[in-house]
Amino acid sequence: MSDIKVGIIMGSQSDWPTMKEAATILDELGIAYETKIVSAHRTPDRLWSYGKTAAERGLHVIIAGAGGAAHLPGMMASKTRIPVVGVPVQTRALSGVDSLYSIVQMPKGFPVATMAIGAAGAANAGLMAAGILAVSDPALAQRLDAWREALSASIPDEPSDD
Ligand code: RP5
Repeated sequence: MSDIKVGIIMGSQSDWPTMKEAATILDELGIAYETKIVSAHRTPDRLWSYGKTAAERGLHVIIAGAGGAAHLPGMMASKTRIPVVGVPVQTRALSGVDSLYSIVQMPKGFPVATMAIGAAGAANAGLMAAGILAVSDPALAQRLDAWREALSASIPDEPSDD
């Protein structure tokens, strides 16, 4: 079994600039991951086989980003018990509200942990995946605690004009 525990999947190459934010967080925390373009509409067979094999390949978390009619995260959640973290990609036409609504309102039984729209959501998806893995990985838990402390320490006490 591979030591890759996180899959970052996205509906299109055009989602990568957003989804890269999740990858950057995983890099910072020393978490191995794979990246794939898997589209619910354009490559449904790829979606099916990714979901079908995710558990046996050793994945622990799937981060799925899509925009517009963003069915990828929900369809992936229907195909695997592995936790799916959904990232609504910001669209030009409807600013990502379409993506958010497509991802967040799942029927009972098939959850998707839905993040904020866009880059912040993708970064938080990386942190959510890290938090899930850290439950059973004390070394990662320490790295994640340090990452959080460093972020807190970087916030100034007072605003400045600079
Ligand atoms: C979705 O359609 C993708 O997730 C992407 O956000 C959106 C637009 O895709 P492209 O037309 O840019 O390939 O499936």
